Amino acid sequence: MSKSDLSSFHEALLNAKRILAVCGAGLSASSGIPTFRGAGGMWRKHNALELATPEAFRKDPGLVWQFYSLRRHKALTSSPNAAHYALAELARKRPPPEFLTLTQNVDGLSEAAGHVNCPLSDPLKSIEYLHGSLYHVRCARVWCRYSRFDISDPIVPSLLVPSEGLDGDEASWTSDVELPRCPQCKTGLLRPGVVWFGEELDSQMLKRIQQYIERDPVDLCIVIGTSGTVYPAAGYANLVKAQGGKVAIVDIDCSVRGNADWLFEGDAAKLIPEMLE
Ligand code: BJW
Repeated sequence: MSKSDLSSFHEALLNAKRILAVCGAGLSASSGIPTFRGAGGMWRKHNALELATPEAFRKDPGLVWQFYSLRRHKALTSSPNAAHYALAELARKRPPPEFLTLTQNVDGLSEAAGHVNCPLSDPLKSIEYLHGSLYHVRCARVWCRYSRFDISDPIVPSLLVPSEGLDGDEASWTSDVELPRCPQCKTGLLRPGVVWFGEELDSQMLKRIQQYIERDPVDLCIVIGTSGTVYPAAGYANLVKAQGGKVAIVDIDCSVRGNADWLFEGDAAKLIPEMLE
């Protein structure tokens, strides 16, 4: 069997009683959302990964909000692609606990494709958002528990994305006076409800995922469009493998991959619908 043999993958999918998908930025690349590493990972002169940190927000909340304002604008004006829809369809055909998706993406495109959790099956989830959401904003002061769902674009007038985009000269947005403020404590700034480096992922969610993987073996793990460099997301395929499950990797660049059972190289938006049909 070759590592890109679609028919053996289809057979494994058909026979799998529990399936896990682990998704990253490559899933949304065809929707026009830039990835973090590689060519898409620079925004102006800044490395996107250096802005996705609590330190960057403390140092220059204006710059970080400007970056996230652009990301929110891009995501809100983008559409899900065929891979988001195919995963949503599989979630409908194989309800929890048969199929669980872990997404690192914060763009909301899976939800827009109809890949949502059924309120009736709680606590059994169909999709878990490892790194939060661009639209759940919360107070940056840890003692203030204020949060809200907010899809306004811009979130405040001073964060309006100029029609020519934000790739030009550094704007003078380094002061925090016009940034979104917490209406509850009235002193803190609001921040995007995403998980930055060094921050804890939601502990209840981590417990649910651990239980999902450990309670009954996962037969098949599909890793889609992620560089596999950020933990804990990067560790789940190995956990599945260690328990005897099979792993398929779908990525535009499969050159540096470990011991996956299948490697499907190409655009996820093209490959995932073929794989899940
Ligand atoms: C295509 C394509 C197409 C392109 N089709 N494919 C264990 C060991 C070592 C370190 C740690 C560890 N556990 C925790 C850590 C520390 C840290 C970590 O992992 N560091 C590593 C760098 C080593 N982890 C954390 O800090 C996490 N917190 C945590 O675990 O807390 C406890 C703890 C803390 C500290 C120490 C120990 C324990 C939190 C991680 C939060 C990550 N946050 C970000 C930002 C989110 C908000 C935002 O979006 O702005 O999440 S960083 C960024 O990376 C973002 C992404 O979700 C994440 C992963 O990136 P992803 O999705 O893989 O994107 P890319 O760009 O890297 O890859 C894209 C892929 O797609 C590529 O392969 C392309 O080829 C491909 N592609 N087009 C198919 N069309």
